[in-house]
Order: sequence, then structure tokens, then C-alpha cells
Amino acid sequence: GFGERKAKAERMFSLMDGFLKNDPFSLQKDILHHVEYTVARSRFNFDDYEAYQALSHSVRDRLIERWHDTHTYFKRTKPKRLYFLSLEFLMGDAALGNGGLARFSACQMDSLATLDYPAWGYGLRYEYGLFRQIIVDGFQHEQPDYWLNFGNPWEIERIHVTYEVKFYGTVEDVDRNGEKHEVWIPGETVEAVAYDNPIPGYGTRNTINLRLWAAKPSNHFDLEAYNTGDYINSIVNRQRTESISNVLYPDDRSHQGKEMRLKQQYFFVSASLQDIIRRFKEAHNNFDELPEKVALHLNDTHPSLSIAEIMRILVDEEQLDWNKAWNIVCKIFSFTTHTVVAEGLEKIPTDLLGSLLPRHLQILYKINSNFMEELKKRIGLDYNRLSRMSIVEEGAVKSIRMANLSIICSHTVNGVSKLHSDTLKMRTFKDFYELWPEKFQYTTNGVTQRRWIVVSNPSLCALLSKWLGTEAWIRNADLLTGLRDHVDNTGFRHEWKMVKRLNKMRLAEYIETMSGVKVSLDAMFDVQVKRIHEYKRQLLNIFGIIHRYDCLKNMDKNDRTKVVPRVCIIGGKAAPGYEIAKKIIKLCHAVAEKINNDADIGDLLKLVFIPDYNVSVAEMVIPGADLSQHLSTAGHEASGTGSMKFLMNGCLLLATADGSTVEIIEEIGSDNLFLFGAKVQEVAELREKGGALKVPLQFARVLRMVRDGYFGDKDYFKSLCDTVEVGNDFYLLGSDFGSYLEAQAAADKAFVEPEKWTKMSILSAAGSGRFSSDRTIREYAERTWKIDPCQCPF
Ligand code: F55
Repeated sequence: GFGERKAKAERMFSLMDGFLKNDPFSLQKDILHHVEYTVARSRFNFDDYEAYQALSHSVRDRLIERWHDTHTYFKRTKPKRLYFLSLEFLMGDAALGNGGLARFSACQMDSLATLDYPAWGYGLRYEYGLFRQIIVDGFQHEQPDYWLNFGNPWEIERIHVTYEVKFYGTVEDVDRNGEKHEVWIPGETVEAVAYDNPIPGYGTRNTINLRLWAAKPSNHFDLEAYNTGDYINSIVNRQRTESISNVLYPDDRSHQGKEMRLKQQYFFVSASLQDIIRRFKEAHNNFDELPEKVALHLNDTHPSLSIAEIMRILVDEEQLDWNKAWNIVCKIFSFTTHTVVAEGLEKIPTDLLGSLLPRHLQILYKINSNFMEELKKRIGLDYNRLSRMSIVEEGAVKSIRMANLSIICSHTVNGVSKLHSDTLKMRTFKDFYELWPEKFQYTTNGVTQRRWIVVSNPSLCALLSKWLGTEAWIRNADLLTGLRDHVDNTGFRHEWKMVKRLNKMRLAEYIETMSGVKVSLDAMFDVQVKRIHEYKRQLLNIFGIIHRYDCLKNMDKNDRTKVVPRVCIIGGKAAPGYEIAKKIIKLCHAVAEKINNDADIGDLLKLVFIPDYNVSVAEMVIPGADLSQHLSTAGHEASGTGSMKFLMNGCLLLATADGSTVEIIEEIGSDNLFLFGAKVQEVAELREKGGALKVPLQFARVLRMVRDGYFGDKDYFKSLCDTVEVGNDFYLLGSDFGSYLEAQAAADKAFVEPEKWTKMSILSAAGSGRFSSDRTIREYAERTWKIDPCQCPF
């Protein structure tokens, strides 16, 4: 009867509602359960770390439940899925990436989950993440980040989700129904094991997956060694195959011509595509529908071997006709490039590729010769242009141009800011833009307010919700514009200042423990944190600090009372092989040593280098900054995402008109930030002038001080000084110095008027909504991937 049906419906509902409850009591019970049975400590005797482990396992259980529900629902409703392929993800605890590109991937995963998109992330489970930076005597040293030492509760090992990945070997002809076909007879087999990392959305039960692959020896492989009787060597070889996923390359420019790096790329691509194709074949019996059901996104060129691999799978294994396969493949890929300059683009020597992946090299040649034929029909016999657009670079080292391959095969090529995209169209990929203007798009980067406000700045989070009258901004950052309505309210501004002061206190404590330097909370906290690069011009910042110090030393005691005290904070890692970047770090320490120990200067100026800048450190530093610096020579920063995090936290920007700063200006107005330096068009002109550049006297004076050994280590700093000498100053530090000092003076002037400063700070945060990765992801989903939200209803 009815009662029975109702009871059954209630039982069903409680199942669909999830097994695990989220009330405090259920959670406590679960934590104790995990203390006893997972951590295996007595529930009467466990330490803080074990408590953390038990807590994370309790959270993990809840994530797994939501993960299952989400994927069951995706499977049932069969939406078009996005597969986001990236060799780097900088999640936080796990530092499986270098810098902006990797952190941007992490922010995008958060937004994909929160906006209910049916997406998967794929990556590599490096055992050693990005090195830890320690500073010894002012020099950077790298220490291994063996992050799995204490186990990782946030991953789920899938011992049954494994695929064989093959390398080396030869290509042989086989006969297939009277036709000659080429197939690959590989020489080495490695197994890829899946580790799933649930990514929960905010304000939705949807929980998507980041699947990371680890290499383990294949038993297949052992058999051969066993047959030849070489047992000991077979064990040694096992270790060697495991090493594929051992370590992340710490270079954020390029890893050209390294065999292990190429192996990592293919290992990643092969495992991911086998997984994706398997999932597709579970629901389809041919490949016609692939473009309607699958979007593959190439996060830079690093995963672009996917193109050759999917052609190999479709043609060699699934026996599709080449043209049919090519037509399908050209409809599924999209590509985002994070590089500006052509020299930064990835190239793989054909020798290397041919020995590791002989069949793939053939496929790439075939893709290229077809493309060249088509291109000749379109543009005629313009051999210079043909050779520029070729996938194959004929030169001293014959190589494959991964960017050309990616552009040719993708339906969309994305830049990461408007300016970047213009450079791609007018310069870097001009030839391709003229051929296929419709392929070129741009989607300005963004960052997730869930991590960069809610998690890292709880007091600001509470303040925003209070004054906006809602927490809805956490899922809809556009609502932050509502802050503009309160900018003239003194009560609001007072609370805003209090929040900043609290965060400065937190940061000051951290600085004192890390470096022993006591800083004044009344000083302006001025921060530059990012990877160390010549183009990011940390050296310009240090030269500015030296200039400030020099001015203070030569100043009348009376005038000193009018000076705005500053705490200059610099942080960032240098790629281990990047000598000039390492010298910049050393110079920063040498200058800090001098200034911080000058009793005559006191609180008027401090310089601290924050070691081991990473996501956790950023969460501490960014909320506590008054001013942040983004100094790249115009035209060199593809987008920049650090600036967006500072903006959200009410930190004022001092920046060049580069990357996404151009869009930030559109949003907050040029009155609310300190802009300086040559514009993109001027940079080109200035470079042509070369030696005839106007360099202010102050710049020459500062350079002289460093050269003369004012900060010690005269010989060591010589090569660094040479990089900015007149005639050699590629990044134009000298010619931008005057305008940089003016912007700094404007910042000082604004800071002495706290009400004015606070208004600028509020208007910065109020205009940051456009730089939420939610907006980025929505644009990609609608314009590039053509995927729809798919919210799990239970
Ligand atoms: C890592 C490995 C290689 Cl081989 C090449 C580059 C990198 C890398 O880390 N690049 C990177 O971080 N690029 C940055 O991407 C950001 C996100 O789009 C941009 O904001 C930033 O401008 C760009 O430099």
C-alpha cells in the first residue's frame, strides 16, 4: 500500500542523500573511527598530526561519496565531456608544477567543479614536486620535495586502472586485407597507474576528478629478462622505468631536448588517451560521435603529442581511414599557449623523437606533408612562409615544432590576455593567423576567489559578506562591484583598514620568524612575489630599493620625518640552471643585509626575501600586502595571475601595461593603480635605438654602487650588472627607471592619505570580479569547448 511505498521512497531518498552525515557528531565519530582503524592509534592516545590524518580521511570519505554520485550521474546523462590535459598542477599541498601555468590549471579545476561542468583533469603524479628553496648565505639551494613521505590522504590509488605505455622499437609493414599498413613494434613497456584526486565544487555536490598517472614496472617487461636469465638486471631495469614519473622539471621556460622529459610527456599522453578512449567506447560503437562527446584541451604544447597518439590509435589500432580520422581529430582539440616569444616555444629534435616514438614521428611527417600540400594550394609557392609554418624545422638540429602542430590540429588557439593574443596574431603566429583568423581567440586568465579570498583571507571574506549582505559572491564574483556603493562610508572603510592591519600582523610575524627582521605595521608593505626572471625585472625593484636607501642616506634628518616607511618583500624561485636569476636572489640578500643592519635607517626601509615562495606562502603574503609590483617589460608577460590575487585582496598594483594588467586598468580605472614604463609599441622602438637610450643618472649611480662592491661580492655581481648596461639592456631597466621612480613616488604620496588609499584599495577589490577563473571557465566552456553544466541532482 501507500505506507509501504512511502517507506521505500524514504529509504531510497536516504540512500541518495548520501551515507555520511555532516553534522558535528557524525564527523567526530568518523574521526575517532579513522584514528583507531586507519591511522591505527588508540582513540585515547594520538597526536596532532594523527588527528589531522584522521580528519582528512573523514573528509576524504565524503569526497569519495560525492565523486561517485557525480560520475554515476555523468555516465547516465552522457554529456559532452572536457578533458583538461596539463603536465603541471599547482594545487597547494602538492607542488606538481612550476609557476603561473600550473597554478592557473589548479584554479580552473576549482571553477570547473563549482560550475558543474563535466570535466576531468589529467596530469602526472610526480614523486618529487617543485624543489624547496633554502637560502644559505644569500644563495639559493634546491632541496628535494619528496612530498609523499607521510602519505597523501587526498588521493585514491586505483590499482586496477592501469595501462601499458610503450616506447622505442621499430615500425614494420603489415598486410591488412591486401593493403600495406605500418605498425609499431615497441621495445619497452611501462605501466601507468591512476591516482584520483577529487576536486569538490563550492556550493554544489559535484565533485570532479583530477587523475594523475604514476609509472610502475610492467610484469610484461620482466618476462623477457627472466627468459634471458638476467634476474638482477631485470630488477635494476624496473627501477629505471619507475623513474619516469619521479621528478617535475623545475624550469619554467623550456626543457628542450631532454629524453626523460619527452618520456614523461608521452607516458602522460598515452595513459590519458587510453583512458579517454576506453570510456568513450563503453558508450559508443564507432568514433563518429567523438567530437560531440569529447573536448580535449592542450594546456600549452606539453601534451601535444596527443595529436600524433590519437591518430595512431584511430588509424593503426582502430583501423580508421587516415582522412576520416584526421577530420575527427581536428574537431576535438583546443589549445592555450602561455608563451609570448617564439624562442620560448617547444621543439623536439627528430632524432630523439624517432628513437623513442618511431611511429609517431612518421605520423607527424604525414600530418605535415598533407598540411604543406594544402597550404601550397592556399598560398602558392612562398617557400619562406611555407618553411616558417612547417611542423618540421630544418636546421642544425632538425626538430618538430610543437606549437605549429598544435595550431594546425586545434579548432581554437587561445591567448591568455588581450595583449598576448594580439602579439600572437601580429607576431608569434602571424602566418597562421592570416591563414585561419577564426581559430584565434583569447580568454583572459582568472583566479579562484575560493582559495584567494575565502581560504587565505577569512577576515576579508567575512567583511565582504557582511557589507554585500550575501555570501553569493563566493560563487559569483561579479557581485564584488557592490562594494563601490560603500566606498564613501567611513564605517566600512574603518573595518576595511582593520582587516588589512590584521593580515599585516600575521605577515609581520611570519617575516620575523623566517628572517629575524622586525617590521613596523605602519610601514607600507610592498611585495613582489613570482618566479625569478630577467623579464619580470626583480632587478628593477632592487635597484629602486638601492636608490631609496641612497636618498635616505643623503637626506636631511628633518626631511626624513616626511618619508613613508617601507617594508619591501621579495620572494620567488630561480630555475636551478638559471645563473642570472640566482644572482638576482643573492643581490637581494646582499642589499637587505646592508639596509636592515643600518641603525641610521631603522624602520624607514627594510628589505626581506621570503624563502621558498609557494602556494601556502602566497596565502600568507598576499592578504598582508599594501602594494604589489608587476614589473615585466611590456610585451613579455603573457597574462600574469599574481596581480589578480592581490587585486582581490585590496592590494594596490604598481605595474607596467603588460599582459592582463591592461584589462585590470579597464576594470578599475587608471586612477586606482600606479602605472609606469614603456608601452608595448614603445618597447620595439626603444630596442631599435639600442645604445642611444636615455638612461637617468640615478640608474647609472645605482649600477655603479653594485659594480663598485658597495654590497660586497663585486666580481660575482659583474655579469649581472652587464645585463643592464647601456647597449645591452634588453629588458629596458635603464630606460624605464625614471618612470618607475615616479610611480613609486605616487604610491608614497597616496599612502600618506589613508582615506584615499583605502578607497583605492576598496575599488581594486570591487573591480576584481572579472578576474575570477569562474568567468574564464564559463568563456572557455561556451566558446571553445562547447560543454554544458551537468549538475548531479542528488
Ligand atoms: C613550465 C614548463 C615549460 Cl616547458 C614552459 C613553461 C612553464 C611555465 O610554468 N609557464 C608559465 O607559468 N607561464 C605563465 O602562465 C601563466 C598562466 O597563463 C601566465 O599568467 C604567465 O604570464 C605565464 O608566464
